[in-house]
Amino acid sequence: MTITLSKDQLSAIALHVDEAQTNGRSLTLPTAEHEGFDIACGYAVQDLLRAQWQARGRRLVGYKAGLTSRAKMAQMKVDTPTFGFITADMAVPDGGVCPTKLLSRPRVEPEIAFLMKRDIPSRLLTEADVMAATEFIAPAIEIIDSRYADYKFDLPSVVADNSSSARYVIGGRPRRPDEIDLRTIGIIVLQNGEIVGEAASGAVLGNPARTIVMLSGWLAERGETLAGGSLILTGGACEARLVSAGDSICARFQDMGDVAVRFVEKD
Ligand code: OOG
Ligand code: MG
Repeated sequence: MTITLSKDQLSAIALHVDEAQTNGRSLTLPTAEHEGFDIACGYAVQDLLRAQWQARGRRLVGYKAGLTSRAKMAQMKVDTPTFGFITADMAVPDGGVCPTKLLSRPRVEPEIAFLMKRDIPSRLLTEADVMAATEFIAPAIEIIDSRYADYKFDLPSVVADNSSSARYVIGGRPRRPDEIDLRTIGIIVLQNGEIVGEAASGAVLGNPARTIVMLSGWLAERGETLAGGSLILTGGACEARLVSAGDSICARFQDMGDVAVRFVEKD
């Protein structure tokens, strides 16, 4: 794909995204401001953001996929999955607190997370390939945060915003890949004790392992590979839920335990 914007334009956008993500500020859609801003531009901005963060010592731990379930695609009115990166400092401990002060408009979504056991030099083609390369699978809550007003965005813009990545919580009872059927895990989301979301793990591409097949293909096209120890969030299984300071969230995964987080304004 050829990139239509100049290097300087892409760098300026990446600095804006960085500032908004770091300080919990809003962004205007790059597609509204720059004619020709397409998905390739979105990933170019995301790559610049990643390089900026790594230069500041933030450690890349893996990837997230977004918009992998029908529920999420319908909620966001976008019909193609996207990828983003996640860093070590985005992690919130299971049962811990997440300050909202530096977030714009946080939402939570239950996800299945994978930890890869070894470097994967070639493309993973099947779900069985994925399972063979997986150390464990764990319940997760992704805390997304679109820097765009009301989560109204298009595909190139959300990609530039690192697919709304903000924080994540990994917890519950991690399982070995041969211990569970990833198509049929029931998931319930509780907000302050009230059920606000329900799904089966198969809502994500029929089997969340498919996300890793897609991710592996995307990385291969970019000339990158999946490193051993990579953590991957496979995408929200049901609609994301808006949260604010004072909320307690618990995602309950059948046979995999609970993962929980509480929101406070600041530490
Ligand atoms: C985009 C990110 C989507 C998911 O799991 O579907 C995502 C958004 O909804 O803001 O993380
Ligand atoms: Mg997500």
